[in-house]
This record gives sequence, structure tokens and C-alpha cells, in this order.
Amino acid sequence: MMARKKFWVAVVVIILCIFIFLGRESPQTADKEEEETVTEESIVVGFSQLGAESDWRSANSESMRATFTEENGYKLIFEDGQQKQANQIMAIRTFIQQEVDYIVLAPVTETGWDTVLQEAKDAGIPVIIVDRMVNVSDESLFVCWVGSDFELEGRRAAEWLNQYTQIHDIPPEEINIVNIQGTIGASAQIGRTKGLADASRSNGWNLLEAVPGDFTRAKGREVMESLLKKYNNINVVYCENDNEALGAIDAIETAGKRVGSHITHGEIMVISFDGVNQEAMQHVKDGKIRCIAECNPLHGPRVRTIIEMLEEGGVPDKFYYVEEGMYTHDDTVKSVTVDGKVYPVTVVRHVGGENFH
Ligand code: GZL
Ligand code: ZN
Repeated sequence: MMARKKFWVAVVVIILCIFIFLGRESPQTADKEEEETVTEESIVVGFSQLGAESDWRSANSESMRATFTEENGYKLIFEDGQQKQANQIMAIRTFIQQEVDYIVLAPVTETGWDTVLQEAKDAGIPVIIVDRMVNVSDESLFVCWVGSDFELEGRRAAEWLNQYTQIHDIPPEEINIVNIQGTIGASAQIGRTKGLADASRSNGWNLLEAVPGDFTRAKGREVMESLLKKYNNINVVYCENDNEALGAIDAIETAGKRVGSHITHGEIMVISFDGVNQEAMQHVKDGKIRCIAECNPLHGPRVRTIIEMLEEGGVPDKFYYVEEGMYTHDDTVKSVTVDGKVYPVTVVRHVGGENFH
């Protein structure tokens, strides 16, 4: 009798063990499912960044990396185009093969995107453009764009100069400007160059020359050196980003000249764009750079808002323009009005921390 009882107890115990074993996951399965869960739920974003030419670009890349994290439910595939459109096109084609959920493109220049964006559209992958614009025949090739109004940035900077010279009674015909341009064909270059060219014409300034500076400090220095050799009357340098401005200041000071605001007493006034580089902001504080038109790089959260809207079946606007201001050394010009809209001017009194919100 006892033996029979022991037998059935053993049978029950074995059955129980089998159930427990089958119910329990092995560490590997657990991880794998965990992994799959993360992968399944994560939204995969392929980001084709144009390069790493400036502090603005680094801040822009950092904003994207800090936004599209696993914790936030994303998997970011980041490709640096190193300033070459061919690399960016290759990256987009790779994203298509990887069947990402979204493609984000920061285009190095405006033209040449129709074919590859058509391939993304045919693959059913939404494309969001950030920063510079793409010039395509069919705007349905991208879902939407978020960035700055570059021509307005240029007009604001030029209007600041116009106000400044009027307040100081400097006749327009005494203003001799050189323009160190950004990467030729980039929306930021096209807009900022146009803003200055139009203002020079309407205000009667002498725009001596516009020269590509590639948005880099090295090129900015190089072109400023040659401009100083070519012209002996330059009194304003309009740099299309801060890295070029730092290069131009290097060249001006190496040539034994001074940067500042007393342009009728031989100083050269430097005007710039971005407001990201801390050294440039320090120069606004100390007066070596008189005005920087802000260009806000923090597009990560803006793109995330758009993706989350799309995920919920929403329809974003086609174009999102970022609000931007101006940084100056002093409050000679308290605000700038363009097309009837008044833009505040922020005098830089301390440098460091987040300039952008
Ligand atoms: C502007 C951006 C420009 C910055 C430069 O949005 O495209 O490119 O002004 C950067 O600093 O290199
Ligand atoms: Zn001063």
C-alpha cells in the first residue's frame, strides 16, 4: 500500500516539475523576447546628416541623438554625409533596404533629391526634411520640413546694420562690405546671401564681393586673408556662420587690423549667424562680433513631435519655421523690424549654458 502511495506522489511531483519547467523562460528566451519587444515597439529612424562642418551642425546632431533614444522608444540609424550629396543619397538607399519607419534628411544643398526621394516614397517610407530645404519638382516627395527662414535671417542682420549705421550717422556710401558665404547651394547660403544683397542695393552700400567660405573656420580665414589683400577699404564683414566669423577675425587680427564698431576709424565690423559657438558668443560679449542672427539647431524634439503626430494618424503642416532672435554686443539697436514684424535684440551679457530653449 505504502509503495503504491509513494509511486503516485512521485508521479505528481514529476508532472509538476514538467509544468514548472515548461512555464519558465530560459534567460536566453527572456532576453530574446525582451530584445524583440524593444525592436518591435521601437520606431526606427534613419537620419542622413550632411556633415560635421560647424558647431551648429554638431549641436543639431546632438539634438537628434538625444531625442531618438531607446528609452524614448526609438532606434536611430545615424549616417554622416561628410558634406557630399552622393553619401547622403547612398545613406537614404540603405535606409530603404533596412525598411526603416522614417527617413530624416538634412540636405547639404537644395537640388538633386527627386530620384532618391521617389524611391523612398515608392517604398512607403515617410521623409522629413530638417534645416535646409530640398528643391524638388513634386513636394509630395517629403511629408514636411522644419527649419529656419534663412532669407529672413539675412534681412534681420542687414536691417540691424542699417539701423546701427543710421544711429551713428554713417553714410551708406561709406559702408564697404564683403560677404563670406556658406556652402554654395545650401538654403542657408542662398537666403543669407540674398538678404544682404537686397539690403545693400536698397540702402546704397558697397557690396565689394561675395566669396564661398563653406561654413568653416579654416575657409573663413583663408578667404578673409585674400579679401584683405584685394581690398584696402573693407569695414564690414558679413559671415554666414560663426565658424567663418572666427576665421575672419583670425585673418583680420593677423593682418594687424582691429575688429570692432568704429568703422569710420579703421575698425572692421563683424556680423555673423548661428549663436551656437561659445567663442563667437564670447566675442559678441567683448565686442569683436557686433551682431549674430540666431539660427536655432535644436530640431530633435521638433522632428519627434512630427513623427508622433504621424504615428497617431495626424497630418502635420508642410513647413515649420523656427522662431529666432538676434544677439548683439550693445543695445544701440534695441529691435529690428522686417516686413512690419518687430524682432527683439538680446544683448549678450554672459556666455555659457544653453543659449537656446
Ligand atoms: C543653418 C545651417 C547652417 C549653419 C551653419 O540652418 O544649415 O549650416 O548656419 C551650418 O553653421 O554649417
Ligand atoms: Zn562696446
